Amino acid sequence: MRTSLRLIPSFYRGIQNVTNTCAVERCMRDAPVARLTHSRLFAHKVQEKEIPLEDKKLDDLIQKAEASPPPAIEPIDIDKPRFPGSRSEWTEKLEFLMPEAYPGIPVYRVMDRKGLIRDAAQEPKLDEPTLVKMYQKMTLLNYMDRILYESQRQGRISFYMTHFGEEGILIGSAAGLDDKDLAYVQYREAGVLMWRGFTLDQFMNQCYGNEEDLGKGKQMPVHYGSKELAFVTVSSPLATQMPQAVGSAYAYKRAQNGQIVICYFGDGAASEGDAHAAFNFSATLDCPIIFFCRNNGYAISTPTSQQFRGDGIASRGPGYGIPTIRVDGNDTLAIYNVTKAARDISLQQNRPVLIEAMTYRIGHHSTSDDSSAYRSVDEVKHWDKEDNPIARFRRYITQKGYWNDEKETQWKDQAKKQVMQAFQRAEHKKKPSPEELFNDVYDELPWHLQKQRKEMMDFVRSNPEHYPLKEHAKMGAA
Ligand SMILES: Cc1ncc(C[n+]2csc(CCOP(=O)(O)OP(=O)(O)O)c2C)c(N)n1
Ligand SMILES: [Mg+2]
Repeated sequence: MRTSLRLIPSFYRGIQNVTNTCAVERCMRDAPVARLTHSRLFAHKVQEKEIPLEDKKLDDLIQKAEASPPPAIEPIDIDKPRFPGSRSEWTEKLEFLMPEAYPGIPVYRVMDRKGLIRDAAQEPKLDEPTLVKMYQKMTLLNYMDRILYESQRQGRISFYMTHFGEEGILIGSAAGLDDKDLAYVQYREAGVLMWRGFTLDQFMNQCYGNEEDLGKGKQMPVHYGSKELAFVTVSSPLATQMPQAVGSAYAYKRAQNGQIVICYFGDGAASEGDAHAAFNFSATLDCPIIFFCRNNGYAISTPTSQQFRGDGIASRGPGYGIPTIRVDGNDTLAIYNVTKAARDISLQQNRPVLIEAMTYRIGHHSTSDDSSAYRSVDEVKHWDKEDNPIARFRRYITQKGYWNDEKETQWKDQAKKQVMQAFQRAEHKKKPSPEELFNDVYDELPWHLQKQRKEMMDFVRSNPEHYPLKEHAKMGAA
């Protein structure tokens, strides 16, 4: 080999250009036949021309090449592509992968629209109290939504977002997790928090931004958060939660604390660049995270048909090397099963899992939206009446004998009372003290903010006609 390198000037120049020794090795490994041919060529050229070996660099190159011998040569009858990371076979068919040629990714379900179990082996073995609790949380969320939506319409709170049609996704997935798993959410996931025990008072306090709101009125309504319940505060800019969730999952992997991270996001948020960064980092860093996409058909007024040309969000998972499943988002039992299974994969194999839950956003995007401008009322009615997760779940628990009309009437009265009482309590609480504006952001308030705080407090006190301090919690002395 050494002699052949020295004596074939054209071959030597070729090697000289290949400064990367890996490439040299690859060349040797992948082309045993070619090497043989070169040796024969060389034998011929030896007689032709002798070149003096005076170049120091040439010796260095040969020494380096010999220091790292080529790996064992595999038999040449195994004819497979050996490109880095390749798992492919060769093909002589000139054929493009046409997305239309593949059938849509199937939608996993456990029960049909009538609430009947399709395959008994798939029915999760949930006991009566758990199933009843799931139903009660779904309906309580629905009822809270109705009251808070209307309260915004009456001008009592500034903004609201409902979860109509997505109750099954939220309660089913929350029930399939461990309550300590860290949840990063978008903004339409209050059901997860409700499942974990956030009280109606806490929801209402946040929406009213009163003195008992955990965020002390710093955020718009529905931007909930609870450290105690492992629920990271909602952040409106779409998809910001996704790379952050991966960072937390990486930390969890290092800590080996037996928990995973779940990251909820919408079909629209999946179009953000941050979604790509999150998927790819989580896969390459082997992070225990569930990406949970709520595909409700719309990103405000943009239907999914205008958002992408691929097969939904699930089709992207395999491209990132992420185990993926698509599920009927209106089938709460199916959601429970896939979340539980995804959690097991994620925790045991330290890797991300992608769930795409198919559903329909029955409500307007938010109180700032009127969806009749871009979709028909009939379309909405269809989903509300024909494929509603609450109705389906009720049929299921009724068939099991765990629920009936009498229980429904009693529960409705009770739920209504609970919601209305919490609503009224929140409305009558004082607003936070204005100085709270400066708290809980910095651990130690910087000097310039201390100065601003004093200026603000002096100004507010000296202009009582504009600042009704009686409605606020007391300001301190600062
Ligand atoms: C970075 C960014 N761009 C745009 C918006 C405005 N915006 C708020 S919600 C939304 C649609 C999101 O749709 P999707 O992710 O499907 O969630 P859904 O509302 O359907 O639950 C948009 C475009 C935003 N909040 N942040
Ligand atoms: Mg959406």
